Parts: sequence; C-alpha cells; structure tokens
Amino acid sequence: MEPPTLTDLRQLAAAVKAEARASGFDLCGIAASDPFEREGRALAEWVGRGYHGEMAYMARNAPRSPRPRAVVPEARALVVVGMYYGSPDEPAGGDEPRADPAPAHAETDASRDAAPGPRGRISSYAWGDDYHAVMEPRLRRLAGFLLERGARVARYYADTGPVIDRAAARRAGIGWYGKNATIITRGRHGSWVFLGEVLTDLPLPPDPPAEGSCGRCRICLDACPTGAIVAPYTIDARRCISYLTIEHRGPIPRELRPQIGDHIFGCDICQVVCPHNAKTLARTHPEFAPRPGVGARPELIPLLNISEDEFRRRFRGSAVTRAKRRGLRRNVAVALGNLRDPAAIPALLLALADEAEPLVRGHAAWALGRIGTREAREGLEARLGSERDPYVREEIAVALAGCAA
Ligand code: B12
Repeated sequence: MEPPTLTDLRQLAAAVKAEARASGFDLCGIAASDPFEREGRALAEWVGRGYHGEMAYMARNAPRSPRPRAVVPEARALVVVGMYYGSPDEPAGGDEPRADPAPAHAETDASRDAAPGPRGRISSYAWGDDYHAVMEPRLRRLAGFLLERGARVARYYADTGPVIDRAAARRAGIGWYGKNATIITRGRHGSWVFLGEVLTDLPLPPDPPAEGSCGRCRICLDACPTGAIVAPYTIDARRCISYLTIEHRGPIPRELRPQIGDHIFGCDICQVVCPHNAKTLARTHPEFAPRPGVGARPELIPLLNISEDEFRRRFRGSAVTRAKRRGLRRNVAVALGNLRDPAAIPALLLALADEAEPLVRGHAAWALGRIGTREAREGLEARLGSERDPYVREEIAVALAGCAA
C-alpha cells in the first residue's frame, strides 16, 4: 500500500478532531511524540526536591514519562483531548443544584447560613462523576477510530499512565502553563479541563503549541493558603491542599491544618482566583454536575462517622473514593476543627472513640482542641485515660494544651 501523503494525513487529522468532538471532547489537538525536554527536567527536579511527597509512582515514572516513545515505542503522534468540567455556578448543598446560583466557585456561600449544620467544600473536579470513568469510553472510541483509519497502535490515558498530560496538552495547542501549574486553555474553558491523550503510530501533522503568559500576575501564588506554589509553575505537593486531602495517607501536618479551612477533598483556590477563569462557559457536560450525595458543599457532621457501607453507596462512581473512607473522615475532622461549631462535639467524641481508626481519632482530638469548650476538653481528658495508641495520645495532649492556652 502507498504511504499516506501529507494531504491524506492532514485530512485524517481533521477527521480525528471531528471524531474527538463527536465523542464528547471539547478540545483536541495533535502533538509530535518527541521527548518533553523542559517538562522532563522540571519533573526530575521536582522529584529530586521531594515535592511529590508520598506519590511514589511520580518518582517511579519520572525517567520515562517525558519520553512518549519510552511508553509506546511505535508512537509518532499524540492526539490530546480536553473535557470541560467548569460551570459558573456553585450549587448550595450536597444534593441538588440550587435554583438561584451563587457566583462562580464562590468562597463565601450564603447557603452556609441557611444550612442545618456545618458544611465542607469539595473541589469542583469531584462534584460529579469520576472523570476517569467519563473519559475512558470516549478515549476508547477515539482510539477505535484511529485503528479503523490505519493506525496499528492507539493507546490512551487520562491521568492513568506515565504520560505528562499537561506537557502533551501544551504542545498540542490546547493551552499553556499558568503559574499555578494548570493548563489554561485559549478559549472560554479557562483551566477547568480534564486532559487525556491517545498515543498512535500514525504520523499525524502536529498543531502549533499553545503560547500564553501570566505576565506579572501572581495572584495564585499569594492566594494559596498553605504556600504550596513555591515558585511560578512549581507546586510543592506536600503543602498543596489537594494532595493533603486526596493523596496523602497519614496524619496531616498539624501546622498546615488551620490553613485547610473547610476543604475536605481537593482545592480550587489557585484556579478560582485566576483572572483567566473569570469568564468561563456554562456547564457543557451533565456528568460533571453535582451528584446527589456528593456535590459541592456536603454537610460534615453526618460524614464524620459515615459507615463503610454508606461511604461505598454514597461515593460509588465519584473521585472522592480516592481518599478512602478513613482519609475523608480525617479531612472532615480537620474542617470541623477549623469551623469550630460546638454542634459537632458529639460526633467528634464518637469519632474519638473509634477503636478501628487511630488516624480519625487523632484528627478528632485536634478538632475538639480547636473547639475548646468545656465539653470538648472533658471528652479529651476522658479519652486520654483509655487511649493506648502513642500517636493519638500525642494528639490528645497537644489538643488539651491548646484548650488550656
Ligand atoms: C501528580 C498530580 C497532582 C499532584 C501534584 C500537582 C502538580 N502540579 O504536579 C496533586 C495531588 C497536588 C494534584 C493536584 C491537582 N490536580 Co493533578 N495531576 C497530577 C498528575 C498525575 C501528574 C502531574 C505532574 O506531572 N506533576 C509533576 C510536576 C513537575 O508537574 P507540574 O506541576 O505540572 O509542572 C510543570 C510546569 O512546572 C512545567 N514547567 C516547568 N518549568 C516551567 C517554566 C515555564 C516558563 C513554564 C511555562 C512551564 C514550566 O513543567 C512541569 C512538568 O510538566 C497529572 C496527570 C498526568 N498524568 O499528567 C494530574 C493533573 C495535572 N491534575 C489535574 C487536576 C485537575 C488537579 C487539581 C485541579 C485537582 C483539584 N481541584 O484538587 C489540582 C491542581 C493543583 C495544581 N495547581 O497543580 C489535571 C490538570 C488539568 C489542567 N487543566 O491543568 C491533570 C492533568 C489530570 C488530568 N488528566 O486531567 N495533581
């Protein structure tokens, strides 16, 4: 068979992009499969400084993820896609999108006053269905299309493999790196896009890389409550609220807990404050609209002592399962400690007595110390009498010292 001409490949690239749109992606571009030199160096340095924290897979994959052909040796091109998950409205509660929308991803939420109990905050990427599950069948369809059109290899990923999704997106023209490290798109999707790619042996002609700049703006660096954006384009994950509430498994460093505020899963602050996200589109995919039982602002007290069955039922198909029940309960305790609502004391005392989970007991102790009423202090003193775990004993001692102060 004759090798395809450039015209054939250009037509095919256009057909692939049309298929990406038909598959439900908002953005599509094509990148060559050459190594990502700058990003590879940045990644090696990032891992070298320990910024990946406990994400061992980041260190493991660092040598090969900047080289697409180390992942798929036949790869000649990457078909990169983006799916918009933003919306100008933040819904009120955990269950239903509300009728009178609040301003975009508002940090102050009138619903809190009307709500029966304290509420936490889930980052918008996790309000709806798990994006991995939403993107997988679409990527499969796109890969199938490439195979039908002559590709012998079409392997796809969306946060699921050793590929630097953002580097691929930049090179494919989808968006450019903001100082908050997110890919900011050129259109009205801002940075609220999930990224994925198909690696193929078809030598599709590449698009020009996206160019853009934050100029002198440093709003995101200054807005991050934990100072996790240690330099433009560089996140120390160990300080990032997203990492601490999702990926980190052990106790959250005590000095960072107050800055976590009411975030119980992920964080959007560095994106909410970004001027490039000021005028984004209405929601395009209902899959990412708040799900019943998850949503944006779930009530915290019922979540603190949620049973394993209820956790599975409520969060099935949601990204929140990534934190696991124990991690979510830890995060809820931290948020309750920050909100300091004495109505949470009975639930916190129950969590303090949870024999199965020292991690939850330790963070419940911290929260009780922050609330600091007599009831909270007496509960802590009583538990100290029976607590055997040295970590939890330490948390109780620190909490009691805080109460006294
Ligand atoms: C590890 C990881 C995390 C970690 C670490 C974050 C991080 N910034 O690395 C944690 C758990 C903290 C995290 C959080 C989030 N994540 Co995440 N995460 C990843 C993952 C798996 C790898 C990212 C990575 O390679 N990190 C390594 C570091 C070195 O890369 P980097 O920070 O992007 O740094 C780049 C720039 O610094 C650039 N660079 C270096 N020098 C210079 C110099 C200049 C001048 C320029 C312009 C650029 C530049 O090169 C570096 C390497 O690419 C990707 C999926 C994937 N397979 O790629 C998703 C991914 C990056 N995450 C994503 C999302 C949605 C999030 C959250 C928004 C979720 C949330 N709401 O809580 C936050 C955003 C936090 C943030 N500001 O980055 C999306 C990002 C989409 C987008 N539009 O950018 C991705 C691509 C998943 C996906 N497929 O959609 N994440």
